[in-house]
Amino acid sequence: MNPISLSQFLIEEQRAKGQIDADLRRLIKVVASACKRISIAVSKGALGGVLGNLGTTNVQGEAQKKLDVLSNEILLQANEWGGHLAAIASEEMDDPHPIPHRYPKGEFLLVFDPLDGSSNIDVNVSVGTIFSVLRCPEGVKEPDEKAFLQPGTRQVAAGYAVYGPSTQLVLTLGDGVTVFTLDREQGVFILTERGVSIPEQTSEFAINMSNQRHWEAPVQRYIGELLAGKTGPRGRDFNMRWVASMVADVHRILTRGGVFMYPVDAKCAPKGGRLRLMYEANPMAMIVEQAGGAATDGRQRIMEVQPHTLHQRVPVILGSTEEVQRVTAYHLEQS
Ligand code: AFP
Repeated sequence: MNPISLSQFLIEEQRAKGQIDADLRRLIKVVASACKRISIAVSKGALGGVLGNLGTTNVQGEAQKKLDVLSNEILLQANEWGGHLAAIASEEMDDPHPIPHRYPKGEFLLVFDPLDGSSNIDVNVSVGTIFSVLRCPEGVKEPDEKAFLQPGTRQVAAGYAVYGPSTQLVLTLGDGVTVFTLDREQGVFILTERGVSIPEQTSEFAINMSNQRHWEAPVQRYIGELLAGKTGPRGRDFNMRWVASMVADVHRILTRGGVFMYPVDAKCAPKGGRLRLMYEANPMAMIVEQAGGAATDGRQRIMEVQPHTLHQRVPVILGSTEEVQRVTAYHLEQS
């Protein structure tokens, strides 16, 4: 069978299922080609002169890496002139970026984390780009922050690119999850897996254990049971992995199952959590749910959280359904 490129896949989806319209197809293609450029910049490493801090901070007060800013610019430049977007928002920008008046406007809103896990760049560990696509509310000509504040259930597409040993693009258009792998020689994303499915059960978990003393009781209970292994209430041993790039941790869960947790704890409680709702939690929740998994903030489905600000943070528990349900139940018993 001939390999299917991302472009062919999108045309197929448009024809066969009427699933997507031409503008959404173009939008995804443009995001994917921006990810290719980011992949090239990331893979140059020290030779590209792009490692290290820029000496500035973003709206979250985090030190910006040169590659954070470069990736943001690549995504902005690629997307602003295509005519498919009404506005763009990013982790790296305080406010939404309007489409310049000289370019045509479209009906979609794009929100992204241009380089997630960027503190891993300097140590040559996988990083990624996460994106979410929403529709611009009807009648809104100049979308501001308010236009973006839609729950994750309204996403029309979500995806991420993981820049690891190979570069992969993981995409959902609301009807399953498809994985594409970048053929570096041809510069083309090739479909390598359709209908990704996360196993319901798992014996692997991902959490930053160094925060243990700050966790709330339900998380202490859940992780305590996993750590007790064979001799504890779960009756089996669990393994732990923590890359500290959400993209890489979620990608592992999509590939072989597992549960990923960044719960609210005493340290991040004043901010509401560690991870960002609009461009980390929501797109990952959509992908995980579309792959048969679950995603909650400990109490409710992440995609049903009503956002109040663009850079809002939330607790995140996602992955294999049985584990997500168990830890969510522990939270609900407490409340
Ligand atoms: P950076 O993009 O600042 O490296 O943050 C990455 C991240 O938001 C997410 O990708 C990780 O899951 C999480 O932070 C890692 O957090 P810890 O520093 O607590 O390990």
